[in-house]
Amino acid sequence: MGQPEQRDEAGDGSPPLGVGMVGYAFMGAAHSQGWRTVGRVFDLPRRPVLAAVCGRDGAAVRAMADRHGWAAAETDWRALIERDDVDLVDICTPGDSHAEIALAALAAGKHVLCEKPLANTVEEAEAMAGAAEAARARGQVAMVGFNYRRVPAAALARSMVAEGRLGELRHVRVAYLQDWLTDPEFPLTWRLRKEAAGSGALGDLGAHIVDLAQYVAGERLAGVSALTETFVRERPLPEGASSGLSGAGGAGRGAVTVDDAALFTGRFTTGALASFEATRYATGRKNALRIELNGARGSLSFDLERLNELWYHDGTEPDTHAGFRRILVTEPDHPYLAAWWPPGHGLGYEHTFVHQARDLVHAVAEGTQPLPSFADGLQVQRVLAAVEESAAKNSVFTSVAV
Ligand code: SOE
Repeated sequence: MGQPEQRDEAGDGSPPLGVGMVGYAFMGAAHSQGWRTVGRVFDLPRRPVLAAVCGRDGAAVRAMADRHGWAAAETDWRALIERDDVDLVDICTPGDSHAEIALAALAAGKHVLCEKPLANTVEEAEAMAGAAEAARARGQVAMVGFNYRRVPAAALARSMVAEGRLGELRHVRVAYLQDWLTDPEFPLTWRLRKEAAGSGALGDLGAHIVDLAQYVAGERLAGVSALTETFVRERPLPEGASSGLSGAGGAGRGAVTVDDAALFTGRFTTGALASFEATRYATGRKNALRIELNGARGSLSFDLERLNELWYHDGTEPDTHAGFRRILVTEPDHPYLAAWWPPGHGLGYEHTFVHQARDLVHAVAEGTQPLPSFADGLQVQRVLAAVEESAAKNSVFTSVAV
């Protein structure tokens, strides 16, 4: 199957790129913002069109479509994939359906964006990466939604590391801290069931920090030693409508089958040492993704809760006035920022989805491989599997499969 024909309905020389999105909860809303805004902010070679959104509850998905500007609503994802006005399928469902939808979309000749983590198992991720590679030869592209790569400060950090401003890396210290599970009466939503989510804090938050650490460091993990824990092993079954992150508990109770927290150390292929912490029990921490890198010549530090700032210590400066200084990442020369507001008028969480859409549209139009690729998503999945294997063996150092 070839790449879908490019229509130029607007007649303005920038053919539309029909987007069909499966899933319409938190991530669906975030991606909608990205697709809706991107063409208004960035000059694009193709113009994203919000063609159709899909979900099982017809009334709810119709309401979501109206709110976010999707032209049509579907209740069957196979019908969405078959639509002629859908060129790209954006998967925002829980992990248990990523593989099936992505494989079908690639087979139907569509481009694919898939939320993280790529899949629930290494086997699924392998099949997806294989299918994406085969589709690449047919002119299709596939990308994983590790959106934090698109925080301008994170992209700047990566380029500063690549330029050698930190020298040889010694330490990469990463944590992703949330607290939405501290209440033991929080209901047993899909995010707490292994068959739906694959894993808990590990796949949800750990996947982000593994990807971000490797992206910024420009290196991959060779192996890990891990501990995981499930602090609250039984929770009330959800009653009524519940998203993964909210809802009320009813009378019955069920077993939590995923980790609540994962803690692991790792060794990069270059020899740098890393530590990772992913938890939903860091009371008072809402979305604190922190990364610090220490190299022979300097250090960088970033916190998602202050995402317009990157802290840099230049270790080559005299001790008398060296020290961490704040780079306010709002200059037009900073990644993505020329298209936005004047210096000092910062960006937020939702802009990462706009940037993600921008990069993907360029890759589709230019026929280049968007990053992170499905192969990158598979590699993260292998790190997660190594973490689980190590934790099951009481932290025995476990190599990441290549
Ligand atoms: C919940 O932990 C969550 O929504 C994650 O699923 C997202 O990937 C993260 O960006 C924010 O927190």
